[in-house]
Amino acid sequence: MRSRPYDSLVDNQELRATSIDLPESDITLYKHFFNESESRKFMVTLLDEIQWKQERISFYGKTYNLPRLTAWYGDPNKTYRYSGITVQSLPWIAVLEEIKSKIESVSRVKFNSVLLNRYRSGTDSVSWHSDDECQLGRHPVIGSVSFGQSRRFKLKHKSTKQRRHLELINGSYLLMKGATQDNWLHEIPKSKCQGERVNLTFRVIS
Ligand SMILES: O=C(O)CCC(=O)C(=O)O
Ligand SMILES: [Mn+2]
Repeated sequence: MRSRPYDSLVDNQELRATSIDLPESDITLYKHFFNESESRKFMVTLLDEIQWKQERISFYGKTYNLPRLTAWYGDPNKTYRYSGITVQSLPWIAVLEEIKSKIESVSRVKFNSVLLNRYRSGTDSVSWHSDDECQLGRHPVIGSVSFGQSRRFKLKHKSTKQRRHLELINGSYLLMKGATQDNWLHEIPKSKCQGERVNLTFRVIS
């Protein structure tokens, strides 16, 4: 039987994009962008090959460990400043280039850097913020890939306080662009889960 192009499109999980219906934003979620076996392979390689660091932040004169491990990779000399932390890019490694090229095929953008977060368990988190540093330009494009433990990704509108949450599952790809960072904050709250999660937020920085 001849295969029909429409059927193969529907069967291809990678192409199932959901546009998240929220005002003053442009958010697309590909829930099953990477399949189970690819995701497992990427998770193992990332845990093993990434140079994970415990960064510290200062707050009212005291310093604290960031509640997760992080790493910063990118094109040469991409220095990134966020939350009072300054990081110099490490050179791309094969696993990051492979993930980057896969998401670029649906994102209409070439990313030049990636911030990785490793949530060792549910006690690791990231608090409310927007990815809106000047270095990310007028309308930041953030390509966020998740492997391992699913975690809740919360969104809160800066002025109306409207809220929404999404589950970022193993192998998902969340693309945020346009005015999203101008108008919305996001966080990964602490949770009761035990499992480990790795998140990669690909970025375009100047
Ligand atoms: O882990 C996530 O899904 C979000 C990470 C994040 O917001 C960030 O690195 O800026
Ligand atoms: Mn963020």
